[in-house]
Amino acid sequence: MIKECEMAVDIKDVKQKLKEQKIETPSWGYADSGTRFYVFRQKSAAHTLEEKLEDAAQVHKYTGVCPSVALHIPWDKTDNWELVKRYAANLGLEIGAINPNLFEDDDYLLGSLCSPDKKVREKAVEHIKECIRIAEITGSTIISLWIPDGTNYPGQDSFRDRKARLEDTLSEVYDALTREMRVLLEYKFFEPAFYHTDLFDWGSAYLLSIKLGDKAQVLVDLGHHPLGANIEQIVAILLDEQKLGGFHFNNKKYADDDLVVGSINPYELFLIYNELVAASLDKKTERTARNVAYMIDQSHNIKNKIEATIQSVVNIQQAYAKALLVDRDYLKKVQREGLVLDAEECLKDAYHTDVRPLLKEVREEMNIDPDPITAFRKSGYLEQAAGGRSSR
Ligand code: RM4
Ligand code: MN
Ligand code: MN
Repeated sequence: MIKECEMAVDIKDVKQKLKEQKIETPSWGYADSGTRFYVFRQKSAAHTLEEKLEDAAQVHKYTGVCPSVALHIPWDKTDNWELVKRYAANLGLEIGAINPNLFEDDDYLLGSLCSPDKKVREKAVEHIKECIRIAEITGSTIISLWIPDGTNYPGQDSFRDRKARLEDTLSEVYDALTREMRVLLEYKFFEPAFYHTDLFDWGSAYLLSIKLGDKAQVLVDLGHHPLGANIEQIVAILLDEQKLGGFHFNNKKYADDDLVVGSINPYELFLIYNELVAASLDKKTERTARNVAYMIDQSHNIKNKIEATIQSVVNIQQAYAKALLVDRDYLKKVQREGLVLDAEECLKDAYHTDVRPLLKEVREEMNIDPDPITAFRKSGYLEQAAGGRSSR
């Protein structure tokens, strides 16, 4: 007989963990964005950094678990970071990861940190150092570094020379980090270059993070793998090696689609959380699991941006809640005994549990509305924003 295994967990503890998990939202998720083909502008979309922070504060207000906002430089560039920090604090927010931009400059035609031109490499390093200074002022501890470098055609450049350049430039960046900071290396196997990218997979990012040191870890963006990649396995291996630094949550069907996390493949998201929960209960991996930065990186092209962000947070919480319901002792037992079907069913029991009532209770205990999207819609915030914001 297959055992009902989700009853074996302590619900109080599950609720506590759901309240404690913080999810960072991206400033760029509140601004107009589109595809290569068109940008459908929204009247209520944020344009200024202040507006993006105000929108992020709404997400935090209705979810209770999103107190920090990731910034992208220069998209969010300003000349008074102290002021930004105070503005955020007044909204109940903190500034989160700083994301340098190494892909929007004519000089980066052949790459940034890997460019064959030394001057260009120096410029890229200087830009990241500027981001480190911004992080110092805003109190951020994470530099989230997506390395967009690559080549478009075979023979365009030497893989090994570029690897050496990257090790060189990144070690300069690494040395500029303060004691509290870490750099998260974000890999992606294609785009904007289409023949090769210099940081193409978790292995190349892992290798680099080992060479750099303890303050360098790997960032897993869920949209940055070839179709069919086993992301939960990558997560498990990186946790086991103390090198999982954080996530960029989103979901894909084909390429780097940046859709709402959990919208296309919620089972995959659950399996990723299953690894995170398992690692959080293991002495070897507990510390790494505790320090994982949960960040959203999405592009809300047709949904309302604040609503899409709230929906994403809810989807993440559902996956986490289900993973917390897995009966770990029973799973270990059937794994040891080679009971393949029972092990799989143990996961599926948890996955098929309707955790929505549980999450409603969690929200009520946090003094927030049990139904965040409806509550946000009722508030009239969007109508007000649409009326008061200048469209561009
Ligand atoms: C990339 C990657 C980065 C994000 C840019 C805009 O594909 O996901 O994290 O900063 O897009
Ligand atoms: Mn990303
Ligand atoms: Mn991406």
